[in-house]
Amino acid sequence: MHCFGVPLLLLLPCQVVFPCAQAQMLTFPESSTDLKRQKRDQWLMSPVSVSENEKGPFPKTLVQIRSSKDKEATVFYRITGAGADRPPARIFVIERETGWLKVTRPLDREHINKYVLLIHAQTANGQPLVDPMEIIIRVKDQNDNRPQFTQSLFCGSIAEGATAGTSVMQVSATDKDDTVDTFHGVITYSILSQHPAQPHSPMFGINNETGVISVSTPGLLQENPSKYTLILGATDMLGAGLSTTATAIISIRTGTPPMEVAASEEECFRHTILTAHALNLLTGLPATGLAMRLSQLEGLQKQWAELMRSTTNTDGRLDMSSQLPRTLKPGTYKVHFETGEYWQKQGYTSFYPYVEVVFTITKAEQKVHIPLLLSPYGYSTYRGN
Ligand SMILES: *[C@@H]1O[C@H](CO)[C@@H](O)[C@H](O)[C@H]1NC(C)=O
Ligand SMILES: [Ca+2]
Ligand SMILES: [Ca+2]
Repeated sequence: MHCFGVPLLLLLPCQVVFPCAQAQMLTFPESSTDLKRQKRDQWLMSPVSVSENEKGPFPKTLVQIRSSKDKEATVFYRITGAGADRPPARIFVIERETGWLKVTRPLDREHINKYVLLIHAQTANGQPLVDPMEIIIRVKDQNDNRPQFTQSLFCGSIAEGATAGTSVMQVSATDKDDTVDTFHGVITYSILSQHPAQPHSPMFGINNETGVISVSTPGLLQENPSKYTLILGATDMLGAGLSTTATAIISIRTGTPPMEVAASEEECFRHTILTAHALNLLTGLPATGLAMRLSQLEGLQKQWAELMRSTTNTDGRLDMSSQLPRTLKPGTYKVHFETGEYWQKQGYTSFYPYVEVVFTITKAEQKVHIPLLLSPYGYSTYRGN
């Protein structure tokens, strides 16, 4: 009944509005009376929502917007705003004559979670028939991101004899999904295993919300192991969703702390993450299938000793850590990229038969990234992150 005497009508298929009873009409009232103003507010509180990662075919119909002026004249519809006529342009389009609003591709809530568009109803020659109407399109979250620990290895230490409840360290993980309306991005921490299991297991507990690890059982005595390795879990959906793991090494400080702490740092250092990424500047695309080898400067003679060989994947990336010997000591390293061969395969002659990036690893670094920007006539690299 509230559909009469108003200049714009919205016909909404069931799946895009709430409350969801059956296909319904929401009014877009004139702004001239208080009563109608109120209705306009009602409309503004019921935004259209579209789930992210929707499967095609596209364009996909969302809602039909109609003006009651269409009884008096032919009405043409137009949408403006970021997502329509401004970047990222043409994510939403409207059928000029019918008023059907459509989405043209899958959305990513983690990129843009809301679009605010203006809908215009106008005559054939562009004269506005009514005030433009604001429409808010919310992107509904899906749990499409796994939690990620901020580090793959966490190192901590605690004095022997520490009492139950003493906190050791805090670990943390992030999840890009929504934490406000859903549990898709809400992380629950856990300890999955403890090594060694002596003298008790578990010796440590983790606060499932904050990630603070603390001593749960007293008994960190001198004759006990000097170091514990914990496998940690971070899981979304209150512990029932996607999960990921990381390692924590906790060393027990005895009367001679320097040695024990040093041993722990050495252990932590073994997990240095070493990655590379190559970009083809001619195409702006990842350089795929670029052969490389990693060497380390060794010994008194200062000779290069090869540690591994591989090629970049389809993203132009390479994770060298997975293929490396356990210990990656501080020192001088070299990545040799077979750029000449790469360009030859692409049908170019390169001025540089190969490119070598020499870098140092110091004790403090846990992540080392080597980016390489390539063209047949030049290259550059920088300290990545
Ligand atoms: C987190 O820990 C609290 C206190 O021990 C417990 O009540 C709660 O059920 C735990 N939450 C999950 C998701 O495991
Ligand atoms: Ca998501
Ligand atoms: Ca998630």
